[in-house]
Amino acid sequence: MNQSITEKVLSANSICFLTGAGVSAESGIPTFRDAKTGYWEQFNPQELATQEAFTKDPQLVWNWYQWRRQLVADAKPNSAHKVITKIQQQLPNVNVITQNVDGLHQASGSREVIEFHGNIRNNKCNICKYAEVNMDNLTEDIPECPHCKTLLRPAVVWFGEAIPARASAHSIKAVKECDVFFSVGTSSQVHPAAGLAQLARINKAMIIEINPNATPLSSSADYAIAEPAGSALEDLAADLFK
Ligand code: BV8
Ligand code: ZN
Repeated sequence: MNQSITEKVLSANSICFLTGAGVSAESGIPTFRDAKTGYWEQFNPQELATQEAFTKDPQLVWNWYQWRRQLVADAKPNSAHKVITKIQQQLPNVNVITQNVDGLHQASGSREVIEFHGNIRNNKCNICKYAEVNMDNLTEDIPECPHCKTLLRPAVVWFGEAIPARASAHSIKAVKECDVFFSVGTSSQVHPAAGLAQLARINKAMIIEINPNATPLSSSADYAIAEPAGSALEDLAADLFK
């Protein structure tokens, strides 16, 4: 890994990771844009991941989430998750913000993970505060809220929905105080998540992108490492903890 990155990371007072679907790709979960394999190839995730789609055809949207939940249930954290956990354990003030809804950062031992777009493992009610874990119900039956008798929906942030207030506030605080901002495995196209890198830049953080493909962030990042997350982060860990 580039020496200036290693030195900057070791001397940082605060480090922030923003991760996207590319970090879970190596655990066998297709990225958000690729989550169209097989039957789901005919649908656009950006249209399915909306309240409108769920209202229009709850069973279709529910089945898509149940298919993705099965992938999540079978998935294990990969080396990218594990290195981020090790960095959080070994270095001071390391915050992990994820756009992923699969819970794999927590499964690998990362703490206080900020779930910017919620979590696919749970359901919630649109009307009251009721929420429940869904992972042991991968059937086509859509559960109802026990209080409101309306259909429950996956506890994720859909397009057109606001980021949960706590996740948003904690993310902005973490980004504002960090000296190093890693953007790992995200296409940097969905806002407001994609805006976090610009906020880090305004606060003079070193911006390091890890993504085999170029994104809208690549040209303005201090370092754009065009490698898969697993191997790039393993290289970084080898230099940090040698
Ligand atoms: C909001 C949870 C306002 C759900 C997700 C018109 C109408 C309404 C809104 C908008 C609009 N136009 C624009 C908007 C804003 C919209 C937006 O940004 N749209 C985009 C498409 C232009 N944003 C929103 O709607 C947000 N809300 O604006 O609300 C508001 C405000 C106040 C009050 C009310 C409303 C909400 C956005 C959240 C949507 N939910 N996920 C679910 O999962 O089902 S987004 C979802 O897609 C992901 O969470 C992620 O954030 C996003 C992109 O996915 P990525 O993680 O980046 O994955 P992607 O597949 O794109 O890329 C993977 C990358 O990995 C690639 O670059 C690839 O090269 C790389 N990769 C692959 N392998 C590897 C790798 N990298 C490293 N290693 C590897 N091995
Ligand atoms: Zn309810």
